[in-house]
Amino acid sequence: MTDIASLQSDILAQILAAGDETALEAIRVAALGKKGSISELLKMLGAMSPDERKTQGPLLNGLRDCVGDAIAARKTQLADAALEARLKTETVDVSLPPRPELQGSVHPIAQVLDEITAIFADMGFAVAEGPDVEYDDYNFTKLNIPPDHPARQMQDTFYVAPQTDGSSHVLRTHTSPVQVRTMLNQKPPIRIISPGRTYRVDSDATHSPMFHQVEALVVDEGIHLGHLKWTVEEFCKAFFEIDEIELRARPSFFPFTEPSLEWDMRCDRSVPGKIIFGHGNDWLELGGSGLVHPRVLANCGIDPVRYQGFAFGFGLDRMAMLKYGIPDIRSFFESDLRWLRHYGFAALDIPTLDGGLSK
Ligand code: FA5
Repeated sequence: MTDIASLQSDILAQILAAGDETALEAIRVAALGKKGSISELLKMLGAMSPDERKTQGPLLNGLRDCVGDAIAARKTQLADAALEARLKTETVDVSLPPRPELQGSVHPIAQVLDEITAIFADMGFAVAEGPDVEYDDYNFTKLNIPPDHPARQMQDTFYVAPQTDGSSHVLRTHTSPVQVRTMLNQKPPIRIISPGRTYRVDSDATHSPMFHQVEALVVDEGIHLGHLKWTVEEFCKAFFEIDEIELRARPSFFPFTEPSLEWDMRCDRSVPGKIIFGHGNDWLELGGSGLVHPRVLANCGIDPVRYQGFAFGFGLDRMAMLKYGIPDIRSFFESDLRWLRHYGFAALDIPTLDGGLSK
């Protein structure tokens, strides 16, 4: 019978000397595999006399368990050592400069929209919204625009196929239908702005078939043109970040305001490609405005004797073009990444409006 003690110390010595998991596996197969030295000894137990088996059985089983435990322990040791070695060699050099990453930027229209919202939020205006596909009734009729008004002509308005319920829709031609939606759902005092997309059949360097407007509406008792003038003035000072501005009001006509005014702001365009606000001999058109027509108030269920209102609607794209020196409105919507990298804003830039509102 093989000397169990010397076989055990021989195998344990081999296990300790195994330098990697492959060597350790070879030792395991040679000892405990099907034809391994310990397995062969265990097979012999069957042929032994009962007395012999009584003494040899526990010894051989002990040998098998001791070798098995030693292999498992060495395996863990080797795995730990391998991990340790990897951690030492595979270090990350945190002092390396990062690879440049392509960063997205904020579109100038989105930037201007955020700026305008911030300014009006300071003045206590809420933001109201309406759909791009609007009822003909809200876009025109309730705003006192009769069916034969030129704004309804096919060459101005994108019409949408008639609906099954008989209602007719258009792509809204201005943000003014949000006035109607607001007044139908809310009673005075009302103080809202509504920036958004608008659509007209129009296309050249200063006209786009899809463009943006910002609408403002205030309805309360005793509202007059002075309130409108103050609001437009404060808004322009904050938006163009200048302290001194000069506004000019021109009489105009909109079916939904009476009286109606268009506002111009003094500017200097004597240097080619440049526009300076606040002084100079030129005027810059901002948009339309007026006191809400009593018929519009009545159409929306508001008593026109008790309440008055003012409203204005300015072209947001034009304002962005002027503030940030962008010459062609069509470039806003061409999705040219080089253009966006040039005119876009860093994503986390908070609008800096140094001109601010006068307190
Ligand atoms: C209106 O749309 C009125 N709803 C404004 C208004 C609101 C008046 C509230 C009174 C009370 P107008 O059609 O003038 O008005 O358009 C307003 C501004 O939208 C224009 O001054 C211009 O800046 C801009 N705009 C109009 N058409 C286009 C276009 N095709 N592309 C880009 N901007 C446009």
